[in-house]
Amino acid sequence: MDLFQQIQEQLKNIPSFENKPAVALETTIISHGMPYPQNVETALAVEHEVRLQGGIPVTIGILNGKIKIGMTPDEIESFGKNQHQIMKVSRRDLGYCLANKLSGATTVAATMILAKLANIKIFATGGIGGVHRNGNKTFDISADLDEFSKSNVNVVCAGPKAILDIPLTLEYLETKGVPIIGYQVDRLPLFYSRTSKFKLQQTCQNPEQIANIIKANDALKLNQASLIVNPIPEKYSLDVDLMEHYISKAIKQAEEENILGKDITPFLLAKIVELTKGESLNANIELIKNNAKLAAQIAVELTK
Ligand code: PSU
Ligand code: MN
Repeated sequence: MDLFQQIQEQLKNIPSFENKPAVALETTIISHGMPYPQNVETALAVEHEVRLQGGIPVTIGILNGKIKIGMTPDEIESFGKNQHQIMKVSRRDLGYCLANKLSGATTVAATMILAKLANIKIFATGGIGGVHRNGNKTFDISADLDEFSKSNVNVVCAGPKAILDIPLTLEYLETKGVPIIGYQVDRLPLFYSRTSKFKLQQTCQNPEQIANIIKANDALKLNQASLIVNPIPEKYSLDVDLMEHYISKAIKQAEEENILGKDITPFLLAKIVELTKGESLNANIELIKNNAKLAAQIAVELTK
């Protein structure tokens, strides 16, 4: 069997979660978003949150060239522990990772592509990628943003990551026709912080209303994702201005060290953990658990 046939064989064996309350979970956050052992603890806690709501957690990644739709706790542990040997895989990296039989942690974009193959409709993450600051000069725009208009897998997040250029990210999403639905808020949550000055156009009060928007978009065959923005719980929310201070510091350091491309986001997240003495890591852990809970509630609604 040549590689083309091998991959086709893999695809045939992917389970279908059609009409099941499955929640896709990504692995970049494990291998490139948090330090060990908190990354593994969080990934397992997030799966637990999904189960508590009656959902089915499906952690997605690539293990030695094999697409894994539903990783075992041991596999999650190995992705967290050996994080430096695991490739960060976005849309453009999928073919390379499979062809070279590498292990890859999938980003939001790549996880959406694989989740779609398993007919999963909902995906929980921390914060999405977006247009980086200075993006008008560097052209650094996360592939996550384009994926929302390509793959019909709805993403629950705590907003775009605060390290980004928020107005440019919002404009980009608007151009691509991606709905941003605030969960019980009318201002954009900013990842580490519960609120911001950016007003949202769409707000929902409960998971059922969100499921209805998804159903309406599906009925129209828009074939694209909605972005559900769920604010970090009040008690873990960090001060926007204080975070801005740390973010600027981290970005300055990234410039000095000439960090580019896919290394920027992991570098900034790690630097901010250091600067906040772990406070941002704690916030990141709590917000993703909170997102998993809402994603599972929406997934359950969608099966009704
Ligand atoms: N959410 C987090 N931490 C992360 C990510 C999301 O709380 O590390 C990851 C996601 O996989 C997302 C990626 O797709 O960061 C964005 O990377 P980039 O900016 O290089 O596209
Ligand atoms: Mn980038």
